Amino acid sequence: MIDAATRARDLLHDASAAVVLTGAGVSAESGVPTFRGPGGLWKEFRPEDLATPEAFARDPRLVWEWYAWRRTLVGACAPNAAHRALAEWALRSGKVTIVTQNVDGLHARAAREAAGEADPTVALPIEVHGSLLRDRCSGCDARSEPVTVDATSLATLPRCVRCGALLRPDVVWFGEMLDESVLARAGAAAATADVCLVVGTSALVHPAASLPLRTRAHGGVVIEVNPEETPLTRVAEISIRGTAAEIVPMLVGLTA
Ligand code: BJW
Ligand code: ZN
Repeated sequence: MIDAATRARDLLHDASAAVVLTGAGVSAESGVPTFRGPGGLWKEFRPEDLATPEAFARDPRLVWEWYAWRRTLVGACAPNAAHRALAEWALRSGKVTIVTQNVDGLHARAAREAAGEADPTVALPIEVHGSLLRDRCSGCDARSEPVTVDATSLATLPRCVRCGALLRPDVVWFGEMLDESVLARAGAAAATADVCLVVGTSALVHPAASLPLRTRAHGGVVIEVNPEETPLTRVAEISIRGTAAEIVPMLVGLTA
């Protein structure tokens, strides 16, 4: 009997195109809290108070306070063995598209670190929920480098240099549309991959959670890595119960 990890490794090795969908669990071992589950961010904070456009309209100071705290937290974290293994695999094979729901920038950091002097582009993730490390104007939509935020009062919040409206983090909140071209790129990668490797997502938030179904619909295979069952478990050919940093390097690290 070949075990699940060996079968998964062979499928990933033999694939001519692979897509990887990651969620908060891939960064858990870097010290970034997940959203749901024990120790998750939503245990302490209600999403509707913080991660919706209505919340920002109601109390932008509170929302910025939370995001400023998370920026500091993520700034103190580093990519783990799973981010590194995925980046190295993508650079080495040239056949991998990394799609992430995470806004923490750790896949991109791993890609740049793994590439060294070389071009990291093929290992850079498609960030479908945006980035914590970028600002966007709530008025004119212009994107900008993140500023240091003083969230002590409404008057100290950062404003757009062009139009004067409040800046906001460039992330996708509940009820907001994902960027059309970003979602189209992720969808195309999922629809043309032989294998979709899903790592560390509860698969509850759509449309990201539907991407592996695109791979399935085209006859591809779904492999899941997660310590817990998820709604994707029943569509996955192979489900491996374990953490990202212990399992992912084993699946992609030793293959050419
Ligand atoms: C480990 C581990 C370890 C732990 N190793 N694993 C279709 C059906 C139903 C609803 C909808 C639908 N289509 C759209 C909706 C509405 C909504 C939605 O999905 N709601 C559901 C919750 C019911 N979607 C939206 O609103 C989206 N917009 C949209 O569809 O626009 C069109 C539209 C417009 C208007 C009206 C309606 C539709 C936008 C969703 C944006 C999500 N934004 C957030 C916040 C981003 C900014 C920020 O970070 O602050 O994105 S919410 C949050 O959830 C964040 C995450 O990216 C996302 C997913 O969470 P993730 O990554 O799965 O994390 P967790 O914590 O849930 O799971 C962690 C997993 O890791 C667990 O499984 C653990 O077991 C595991 N784990 N340690 C490996 N070491
Ligand atoms: Zn503006």
